[in-house]
Amino acid sequence: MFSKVLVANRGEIAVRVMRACEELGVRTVAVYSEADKHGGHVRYADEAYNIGPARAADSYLNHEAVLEAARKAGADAIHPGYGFLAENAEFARKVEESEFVWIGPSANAMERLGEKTKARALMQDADVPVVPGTTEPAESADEVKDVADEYGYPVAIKAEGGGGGRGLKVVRSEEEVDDQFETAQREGEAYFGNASVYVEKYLEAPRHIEVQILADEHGNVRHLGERDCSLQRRHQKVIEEAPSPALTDELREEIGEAARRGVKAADYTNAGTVEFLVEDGEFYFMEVNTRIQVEHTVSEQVTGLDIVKWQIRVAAGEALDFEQDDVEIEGHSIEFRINAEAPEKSFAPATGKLVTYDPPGGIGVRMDDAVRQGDEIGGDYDSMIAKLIVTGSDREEAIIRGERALAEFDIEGLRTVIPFHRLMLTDEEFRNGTHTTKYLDEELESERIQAAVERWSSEDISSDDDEEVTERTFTVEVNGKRFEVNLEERGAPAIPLGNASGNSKPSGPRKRNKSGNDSQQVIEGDGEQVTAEMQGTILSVEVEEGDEVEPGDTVCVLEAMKMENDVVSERGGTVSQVLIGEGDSVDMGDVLLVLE
Ligand code: MV4
Repeated sequence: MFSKVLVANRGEIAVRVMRACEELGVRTVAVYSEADKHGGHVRYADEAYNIGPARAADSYLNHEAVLEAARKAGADAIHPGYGFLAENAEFARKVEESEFVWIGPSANAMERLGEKTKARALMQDADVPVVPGTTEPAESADEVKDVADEYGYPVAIKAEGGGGGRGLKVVRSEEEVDDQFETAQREGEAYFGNASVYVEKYLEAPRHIEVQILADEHGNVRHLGERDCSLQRRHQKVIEEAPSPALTDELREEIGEAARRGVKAADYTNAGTVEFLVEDGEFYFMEVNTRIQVEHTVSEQVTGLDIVKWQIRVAAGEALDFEQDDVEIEGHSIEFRINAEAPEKSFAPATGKLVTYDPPGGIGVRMDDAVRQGDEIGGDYDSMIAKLIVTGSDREEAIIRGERALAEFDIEGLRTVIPFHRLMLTDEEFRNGTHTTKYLDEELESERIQAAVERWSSEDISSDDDEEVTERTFTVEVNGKRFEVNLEERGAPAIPLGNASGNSKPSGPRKRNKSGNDSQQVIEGDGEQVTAEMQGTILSVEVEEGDEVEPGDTVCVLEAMKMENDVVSERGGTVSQVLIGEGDSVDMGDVLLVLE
């Protein structure tokens, strides 16, 4: 076993990996950016190294800085977590060629599966069903038409370098093929530096089912059952669960074995996930994620296996000590991503101070997080601040436990998606387990989200002005019965803050502005120019010159940190200039369009 592991990541996943190290008796090394000097992963680690500025490209993505920290620390191995460098085959190769062990699949395996047509061909050869379509890049629009002639419209044109929600074009009729083919190539080039595209039959309302895999260096491959991640918003997973409520035991067995065959054929080692689309009782390979995933927790809960510990053990050369038949799925587990986002504002990222952070506990509740009360949540990285995982003997119990745990979860000072999760647990489609990947983007009415936020937000979310509101909660006893009384004071507080009845919740003064925190639309047009408030890539432009826009209209969609953010105009007017196009990179402060 290693004696020291460097975790090239931050936040909850860095802590998750360090916890596994701790149980294995391995010392831990954190790396951190300027923005994370007081981060939870830094607090947890045995030692920590500053690797640069807040911007991820200058710190967590800086190959040399990470390797240098590993050298200084005298680490034996590097665990990348998820995101950042986790699926970067070039970095994996650098680690393999260094004195450190890479805790993940080999760079070769990552490359074999990273290119989508290669992965499709490999899976097809291994007898894993793929979506009907091409296994070679399509060279012309005519090849798209050929696929459509064979399988019918709609068809999907996908970028070879794509993944997540990026680089997918749906073509519904022959007239659209030429245009969409060209757009797909152009976007592929702009986003991934690869204009190569391929074609698949498009499934209208599939479920997203993924199989957890563990493979050692001795040829053993096991699957740990599936997860259902169909509840997604703009390709961001929101709630994940295991097992899937949509599979029969027969399909479950087939899909698990298919995933095993596939990764075995790829000569894959370590942990991985094989993603499938499932529709009408058929399953189709989509892609392989060559990393530990955010939602690995639900598989751990229902199998009792520690996936991260096994990642470390197989990287150190150990063999998996259980057979496929030993893997039993017991009970049901659901993960809620606790994101700092305002659900009623298109899930715009929120920042602020965790004035209160009081997570739930008790039977069947697991919290994976790296924050604590008083932490400042900035906008430098993704918005997930914690994961709540609930487990019960069946789906029904897990749902009820989820309702209980979310109700216990007390966060103040920062907007989160907790009210949205509570809505989902009362939602008929979700409760029946009949939701597809289309559900959040195309079916759920936004009014229901608004109402859920009003009902369940711990903050006063009306934000028509910035009037200061001081809220105090007093505990009183009337005839021996305890009551809590909320007092709201508008304008300057008459009673000096900080001398009320102590700081313990629920009493104690809280000062905040009326909107609850300083969360805001990611982008807000200021005056006559709509500018970018963060660096990213333009995914789509929703307006043209001459269009009338109303305050609050979305003018374009900007992707930053893998999130799709609506760029909203603060004022109305006529669009006089559009300065950006699909695929453009923009910096913070860049003017996107001009209004008159
Ligand atoms: C598809 C599809 C339907 N048919 N491919 C979206 C992300 C990208 N990696 C693949 N995606 C899809 N590919 C075919 N042939 C539907 C989607 C899709 C989707 C997939 C999983 C989870 C959520 C989704 C939301 C929209 C579209």
